[in-house]
Amino acid sequence: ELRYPRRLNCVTHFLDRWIAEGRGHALCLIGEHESLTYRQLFEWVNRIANVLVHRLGLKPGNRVLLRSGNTPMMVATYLAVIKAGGIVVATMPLLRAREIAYPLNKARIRIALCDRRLSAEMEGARAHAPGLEEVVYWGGGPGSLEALMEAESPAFTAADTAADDVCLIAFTSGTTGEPKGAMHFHRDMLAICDTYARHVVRAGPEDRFIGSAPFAFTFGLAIILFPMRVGGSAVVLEKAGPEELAQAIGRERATVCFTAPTAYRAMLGKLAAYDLSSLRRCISAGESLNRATFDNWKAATGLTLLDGIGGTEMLHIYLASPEDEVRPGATGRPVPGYEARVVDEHGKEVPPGTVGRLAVRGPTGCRYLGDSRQTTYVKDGWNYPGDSYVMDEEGYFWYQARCDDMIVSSGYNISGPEVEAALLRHPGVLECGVVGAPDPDRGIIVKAYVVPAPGAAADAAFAKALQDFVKAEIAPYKYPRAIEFVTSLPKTASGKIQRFALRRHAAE
Ligand code: 3SK
Repeated sequence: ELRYPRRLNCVTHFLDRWIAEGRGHALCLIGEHESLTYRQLFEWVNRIANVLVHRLGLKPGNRVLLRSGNTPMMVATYLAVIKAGGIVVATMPLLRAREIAYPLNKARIRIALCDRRLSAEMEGARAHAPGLEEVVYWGGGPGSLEALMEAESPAFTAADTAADDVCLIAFTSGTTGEPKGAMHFHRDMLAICDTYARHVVRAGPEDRFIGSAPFAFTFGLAIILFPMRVGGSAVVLEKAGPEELAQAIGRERATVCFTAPTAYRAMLGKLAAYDLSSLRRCISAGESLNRATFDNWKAATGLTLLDGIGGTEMLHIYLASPEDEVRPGATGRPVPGYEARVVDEHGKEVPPGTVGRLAVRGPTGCRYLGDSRQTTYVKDGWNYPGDSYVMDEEGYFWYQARCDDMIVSSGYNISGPEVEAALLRHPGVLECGVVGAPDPDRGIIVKAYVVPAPGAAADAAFAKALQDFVKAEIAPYKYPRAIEFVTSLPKTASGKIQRFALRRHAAE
């Protein structure tokens, strides 16, 4: 069990402790334009905390909006807000003015710190957020954060916060409605390091972390908090597409990589051009990892991709397995410190081998900021992330689909993404989306929307061929009884298929 002092400011455990232990000279952050030792970061953080308290009037519990890509200054402002007793509300760099205004108003934010390169949307957001009083930009010039820092002391005593004080409000992406603000405590920031990172990643001070997730997405916290918990270092990349990531791994000799399966797939195609020999741990999360990516990565690099599932509400990863316990194709087992089970629609645990809803609990969990959707996510002390899973006899959890993407047809639970994966193995299918569609005889049937590959005929004969193909690939009862050919699929800005739009279309 994790035990933390009742009074706790988590930044002292990530930063101040290394100074006190005489390790301030160790490299902490490797940025694209500057690198910082622990002592240098400590002094940046202290100066910014002084600016927040003395120049901007921050009081303990005040929320501060941060807007930046992944840079050393983003890390410094993040830690400074928390060290000063404030609450970080970090936003994705690509958000537009109205999207920035939502957390500003919802979290009643008075102060914002922002990279000057993102000033246009920040200024636009001001018009929609009357409570926002102070916006300080960094990026140089008079009145900039750097100028204010110059005038402040490099010493600052951490605010005397409680372990259960909120230090972060992470807003969800809002793909299923208005974004929700998930609140996390000081102790949660340590807990993700002392559970998942300690037992699964197993990193030490010699490790150098790298990754592509923005720090505003809690997945990205792994890149900075995990190494800082053990005195290691982090490569901080502002632009971290697969090419930049692979290049930086080689240049900086990174040892631990956190990114999504799509990035591993993209890097696979370019391995000859890059030196990834420094890597010893590769973590895959953010979307489900398919078996082919796992196998191909292993064959090409000799490294095991460590799959995992986490969430903004839970702060980080709660199902995963360490390298020596990985079961290819399974997400993993509950991270030590967490419990997980698969339940039916009444919340009753189902036997191994049965599809149901994942329920999880542990040291971190969902606490939404003023949102009635809290009672949908948390019931009887269990969190319901919205994924359907099967647990096997050995306690490994096998991902099926998002609960919304599970199709219950003729008494069978059928995973839409599994049928999609089968269809995509046919060379005549370019893209597809599979959902449940109402049917007068059968209640719900499996329906596939298919974008044919160039040269494939969108006709009844091809539809029949696809149905037969799926029956031969996976259990025949999963085959799509209806197939509609389309020229494109509805997608989110980040390229994910909007199955809810297909479901709506299928119900019309
Ligand atoms: O699995 C995810 O998408 C996730 C979300 C937040 C934090 C960590 C992870 C892996």
